[in-house]
Amino acid sequence: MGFGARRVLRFLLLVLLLPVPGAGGAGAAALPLVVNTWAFRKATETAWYTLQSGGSELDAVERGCAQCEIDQCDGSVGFGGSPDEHGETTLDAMIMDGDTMEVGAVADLRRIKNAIGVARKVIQHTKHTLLVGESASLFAESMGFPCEDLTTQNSLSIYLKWLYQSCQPNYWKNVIPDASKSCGPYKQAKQLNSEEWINSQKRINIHNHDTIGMIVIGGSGHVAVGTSTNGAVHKIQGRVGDSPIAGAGAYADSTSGGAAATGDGDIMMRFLPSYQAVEYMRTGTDPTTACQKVISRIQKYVPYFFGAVICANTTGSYGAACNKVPGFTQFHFMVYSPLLNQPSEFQDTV
Ligand code: SD4
Repeated sequence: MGFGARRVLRFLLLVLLLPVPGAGGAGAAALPLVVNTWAFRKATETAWYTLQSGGSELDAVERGCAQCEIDQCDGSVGFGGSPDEHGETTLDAMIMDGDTMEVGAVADLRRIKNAIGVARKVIQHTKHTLLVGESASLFAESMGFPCEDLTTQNSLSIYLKWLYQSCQPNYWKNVIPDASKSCGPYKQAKQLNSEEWINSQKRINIHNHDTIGMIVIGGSGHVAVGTSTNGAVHKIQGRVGDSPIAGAGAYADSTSGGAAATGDGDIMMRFLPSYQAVEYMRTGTDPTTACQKVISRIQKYVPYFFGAVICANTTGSYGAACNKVPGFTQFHFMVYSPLLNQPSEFQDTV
């Protein structure tokens, strides 16, 4: 076979192997690989170029997620989004190294914009895993991060509108006054009446948040993952979601793969879906099926939860799955690999 024919053959092979962006949930395997939740294209691009310019997998995760913090992706990442019950934006973030199994995380971080940057400093400059609240902010300041107000016109108007609507919706249950009708302060009620119980089962606005979760796998199979979010809108002060919890929001193990979750963290963190997906992949389950299995497990207990998971293994295969509920029937995620010449948007298949 001549050189020309071989080139044509190679081209045809590549075309056959290429996933069709937007159409399928699983793509052909190649490394290095960047996969992230939602259509956060600039984050994917930033992570990819960090790798291409010689940065490590952790650098790529950090800069990719930080890009979303700067861009305030969907209002759900970074400053000025998801005001809590007192109108304040607080941030959760995590980064994990699948070679060393080190994790750095911050939760309920206040007045610091670059949450994933602070999470990385937890790995680099402490022997801890997770720092929270005001103390995490003090740590961040000691590491040189500027202290800034995270409130914006937008977060303020979300908050004021919520106050005006008698603090509806909110996350309280079994309290007086009736939280489904009025604002607090609340005290615990002696008994839960059946109407209140039904109301307490309804989760806030099914699709109110879009965390960035990112998996980066280097050419040699080094897996790193990260998350960054401003959590759940109107959350009770002190609430921490799944994103900064290893195994819940994300998990990395270079002997298997990486996974990251997005959605209703209050529900999802009870199931450690990212850890479980990585364990499924360790036993040879393909990434799409691993994602589907962890979603189905949660769904058995909470049929209408809002959530999705992305998964990738160390050969560079990837996939995703979400819980299909009215108003959320397709989950979009981004991929960049040598087989794609740009950050490409995919959607889960099943
Ligand atoms: C949380 N899981 O704090 C995050 C929010 C999220 O898509 O992922 N939204 O519950």
